[in-house]
Amino acid sequence: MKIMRKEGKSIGLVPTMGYLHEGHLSLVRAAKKHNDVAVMSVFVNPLQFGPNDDLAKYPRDFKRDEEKARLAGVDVLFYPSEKEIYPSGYSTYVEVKGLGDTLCGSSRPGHFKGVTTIVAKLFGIVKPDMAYFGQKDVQQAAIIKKMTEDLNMGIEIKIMPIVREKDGLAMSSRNIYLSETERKDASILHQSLSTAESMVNQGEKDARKIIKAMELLIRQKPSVKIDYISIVDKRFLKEVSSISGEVLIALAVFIGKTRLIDNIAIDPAAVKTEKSFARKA
Ligand code: PAJ
Repeated sequence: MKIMRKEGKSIGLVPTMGYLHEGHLSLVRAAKKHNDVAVMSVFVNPLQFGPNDDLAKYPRDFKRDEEKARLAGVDVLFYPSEKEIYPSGYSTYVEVKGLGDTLCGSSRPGHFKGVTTIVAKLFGIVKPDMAYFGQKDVQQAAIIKKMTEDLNMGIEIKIMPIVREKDGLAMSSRNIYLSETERKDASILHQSLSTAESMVNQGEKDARKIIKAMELLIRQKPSVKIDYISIVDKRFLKEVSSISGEVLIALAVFIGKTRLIDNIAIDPAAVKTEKSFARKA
């Protein structure tokens, strides 16, 4: 990597925990497009898993990942061991205050501290020009962006759209945990977000009403238990009661033991503009 940097080649980094799917590969394609070299890291980071999380059973298949990464055009695959990343006596942690207080931060204490610590380390090891993250983990992406700015890391953070299955379910390494029925039920997540989006497009501003409608829909699937449904402003990720500016509608659910998240970004101003265009036409 040092040689590549010396040669003046730009480096795009895609951090992952492996068990690659099209969501991960879309990040690789973007990294390839914008940079001379695409680096992918695969590391299941124990620091971001809580005691009741799925660290032990998190899907791992390096051979499969290596093949997928190669086909997608990854130039360097970084696959460190836990000992290399956290040798005994390891004692430095990175934490972004504020942005992690809501959404997944409330239900997974310590999770984002684990994420920022590993990402800061990966940035230090790879020294990329740009790094790629998915909108699917929208709070994670916002926190990493803030860390990069606050610590003057000089790395451009790119946030890429959510890649979905045909029925709208956001791709996730955890989707393989789902049984056949659970997998079918999981499409309700995207359906509920689409319902919320249409309500906003039709002028609904009351966050509580939107959340209620989403809850009613999701409760039709008894296998799906809501962890949270929340409407937050896009910048500070603080809950809003009335929708005026750009918001994120985000949710987390348990389907059986599997925790899934999804979200949608909505800008009511953009909707209004489209409507006024329609009226003029
Ligand atoms: P992981 O869940 O493997 O995801 C790696 C990257 O892929 C993240 O930026 C995530 O947002 C993105 N991603 C996952 N599913 C996606 C989808 N359906 N569409 C688009 N992008 C998607 O997120 C992590 O790993 C870890 O927390 C990590 C950042 C690697 C730190 O350990």
